[in-house]
Amino acid sequence: MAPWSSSSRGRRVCCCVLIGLGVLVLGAAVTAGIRRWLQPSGHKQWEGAGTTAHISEIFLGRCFTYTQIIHPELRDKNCQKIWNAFKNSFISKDTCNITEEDYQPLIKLTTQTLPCNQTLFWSKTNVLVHRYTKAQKELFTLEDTLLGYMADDLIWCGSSGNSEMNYQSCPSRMENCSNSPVFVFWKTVSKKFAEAACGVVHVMLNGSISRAFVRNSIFGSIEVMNLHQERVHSLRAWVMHDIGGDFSDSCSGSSINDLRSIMREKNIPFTCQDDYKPVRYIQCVSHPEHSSCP
Ligand code: N1C
Repeated sequence: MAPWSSSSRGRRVCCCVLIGLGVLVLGAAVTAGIRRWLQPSGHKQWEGAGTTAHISEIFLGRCFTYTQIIHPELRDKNCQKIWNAFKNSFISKDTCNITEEDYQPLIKLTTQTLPCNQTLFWSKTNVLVHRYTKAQKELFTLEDTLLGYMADDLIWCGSSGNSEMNYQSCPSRMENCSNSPVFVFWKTVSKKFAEAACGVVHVMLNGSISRAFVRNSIFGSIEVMNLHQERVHSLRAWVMHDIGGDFSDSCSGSSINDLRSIMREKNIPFTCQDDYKPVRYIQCVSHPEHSSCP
């Protein structure tokens, strides 16, 4: 056999081996990419925690507790129907494109009359505000309404073309997915809650962080903007400071001035009080020895 033909066969074998290797490497890379993108369940992989385990049992249990025990006047609400409407608002839908409209059937099924002078908003005071509303029943937050009560602290999401919830992961707030089911839910129900507010309304803010009021919070961007001047007589803010914590902002700080000027523009009288006593007493329960406690 001519020497050139043996060397060309060698080259051909070499080429085939290289191409084969290339195909293998490419195949492995594509498979790994798809695996990273899709979870075994067929959902996309997000950075945040997945749908709360046993969400249907928790949601339904809370619905029955609220409508049968806490507010028996709502005993005719159909919890199974409410759960189905909740699920249908995000199941099989693009998880970054959920809209206010998606939640309208759920909102219709959960309408509730909210008495005037009893609305309490909050921002960055989630734990304290609910310790307070548990201790006195005059004021209530969104979590004290049926919708807020059922959804409080839950996580949920799905994917388009998939009829299951994604229990592995859901979009976190850091990801480029601001119209996620959880975020759109809170924006939608907070808007409704603010639109319904009437008489004297309250807000509990946190004076131990750098700015007690920020315009891009749900309180600052949704609730304040949806207060109706003809229904709301005044807004009373309480700026609370953690016991032993920083006194970094207060009623005389610039962030509260910002809120004051928004309320002036809306023509709604505004007052502000640092460390409102009844809430201070709640804080004192865990710090009875502190000098600021009675
Ligand atoms: O962005 P925020 O506070 O100012 O939102 C709080 C404000 C309250 O007055 C509530 O009426 O908006 C309403 N609200 C809730 O009730 C609620 N429960 C749980 C808004 N968000 C709520 N969450 C979750 O906390 C939700 O995931 C949302 O993104 C955070 C906002 O809390 P925040 O920044 O302290």
